[in-house]
Amino acid sequence: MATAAHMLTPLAQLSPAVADWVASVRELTQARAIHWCDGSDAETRELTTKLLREGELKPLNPEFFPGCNLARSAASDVARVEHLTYICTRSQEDAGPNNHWMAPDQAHAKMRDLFRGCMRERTLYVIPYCMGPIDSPLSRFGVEITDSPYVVLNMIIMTRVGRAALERIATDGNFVRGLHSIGELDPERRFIMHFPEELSIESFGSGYGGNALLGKKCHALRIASYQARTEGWLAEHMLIVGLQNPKGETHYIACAFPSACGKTNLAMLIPPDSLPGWKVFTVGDDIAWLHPGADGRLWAINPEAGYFGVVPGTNPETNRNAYDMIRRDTLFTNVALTADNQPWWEGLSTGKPVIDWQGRPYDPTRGPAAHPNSRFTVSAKRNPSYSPRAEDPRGVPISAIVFGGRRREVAPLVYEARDWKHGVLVGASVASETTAAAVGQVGVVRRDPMAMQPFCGYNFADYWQHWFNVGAKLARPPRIYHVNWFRRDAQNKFLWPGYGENLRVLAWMLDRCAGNAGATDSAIGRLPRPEDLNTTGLDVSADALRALLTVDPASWRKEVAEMRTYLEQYGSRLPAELVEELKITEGRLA
Ligand code: GTP
Ligand code: SPV
Ligand code: MN
Repeated sequence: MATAAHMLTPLAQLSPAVADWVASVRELTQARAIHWCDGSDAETRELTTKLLREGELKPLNPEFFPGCNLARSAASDVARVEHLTYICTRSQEDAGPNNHWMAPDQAHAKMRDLFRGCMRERTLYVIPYCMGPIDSPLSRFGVEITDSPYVVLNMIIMTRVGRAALERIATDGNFVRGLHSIGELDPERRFIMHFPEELSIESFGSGYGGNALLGKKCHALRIASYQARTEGWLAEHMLIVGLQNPKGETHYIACAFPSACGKTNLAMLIPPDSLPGWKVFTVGDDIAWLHPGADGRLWAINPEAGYFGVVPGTNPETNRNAYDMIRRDTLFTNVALTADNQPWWEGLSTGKPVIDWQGRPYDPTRGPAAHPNSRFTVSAKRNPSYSPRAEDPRGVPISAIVFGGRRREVAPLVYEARDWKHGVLVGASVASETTAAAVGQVGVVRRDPMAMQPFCGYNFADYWQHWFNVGAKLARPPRIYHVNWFRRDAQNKFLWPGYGENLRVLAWMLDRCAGNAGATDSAIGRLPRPEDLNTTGLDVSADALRALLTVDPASWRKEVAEMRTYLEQYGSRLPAELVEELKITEGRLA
């Protein structure tokens, strides 16, 4: 029967460049079969059925969680591995002190040894994908080759997979090559290598999120940040959200917080009842590509199409949108189970876990029931606050950029940079307590400039210079802020209620942008006085609010001294403008 489908060029024949690369990878890996992914619902159904049959996925209670499944990763493969992640530029200086580096030849040789014959018993999946709206000039393309059907299912949700992407690759000729194998999931044989000069990625030995879904951190941040520098734009670890005020005006902001520090939650914030008339629209929850526009403003697209979000802490009180969103057609990774086979995680006030994230009977002495970095993968279109502007090929104009960190002390609730240049220092000053999103100790403060420490594909010194250069091109630059939702009191309790209440801080920023809100100057920037924030219906004591809005000179002198020590490791490559801004702040604190 001659249907339309038969008339289409087979995927394998659309791009000779992709086909040649696939053939060479097959030769190296000895893959048993090749599957070209079209990203269709039928493909998702077939792969899901196969994984359910093989026991790699567990179906969840269909009455309460229709279309949802659970994946359990290897117990030693639950987070990003920054210590095994490398930037392989020809010159080590180009990778900078912020990255682990390996010479490209050495890295390729090491990876070739790992990949040789690794897919003998496996199918090789070819995933052509688009990062960004398919018809946007700001979008970029990639092809991931993987032997993990779990990765395929995730990539279909997280990116735009299929024929349209491959057609654009065939006409544009440009794509990022990402080669991935789960190998034996052996942490001793695991590497995530990036070759920004070759636009390629090689990842072996992990099936987890940022290590394996190569469109996300590997492509859309590490490779894209490098490309963005040569092309005059920015690839950032930022959510993008539209805020509509009671007058009906919508402004978009982009916020960079480190991993597991509140981006997804802020991106789908629900306004508190005491702030009537506000509406929130999510454009993106993790990554923003920012381009200077002809109008002198900064324009942003979200390169992703889904969310790979932190599950623990999600509940109807903290984030009703997220809670509702993940009740159907969601892939859960490493959550616990209740007796009636519903997913369970810490922070839920209902249900109780009987099976832990590793599939063992739950025993509280062995730690939390759900892994602290357990995740949901879900299409952005399932988000009740999804913004149709997420599909706009032009992106959205950005009114404010917000940096933030998780700091129990020192950093106030919010402060405003004096201008773009000062804002670059504010971004470079971000420090944050480590979280379960990466392997390693949790809760220790580390420097995380622009929330990009794990994700910048080149030398941070050059990156800050690039930020100054981009700012110089903007006739109407966004204002820049710093926030901290995570201050604690002497009893270790959060001083600020966070979540929906964060809108009060964002509303102050937008009023500042419009010239309608007051502030007081401090050594580190401008802060709202308590009366500058809308506190109607807010349950925070006057003392707590004062503590949240105070800059303690002694602790800030210490902070800025640490900042200087940190920056000095970048040596003579450090932009003079950044040193100048640092000196200004030091002078104001003296
Ligand atoms: P990645 O996906 O790793 O990049 O994380 P993210 O930045 O999107 O963080 P997410 O919104 O998933 O939040 C991480 C954790 O912080 C979750 O357990 C949230 O419940 C919690 N959290 C988010 N926002 C707030 C807040 O305003 N206050 C407090 N106290 N906790 C928050
Ligand atoms: C993060 O760690 O910042 C994440 C999850 O968003 S991952 O995909 O693993 O990078
Ligand atoms: Mn992230």
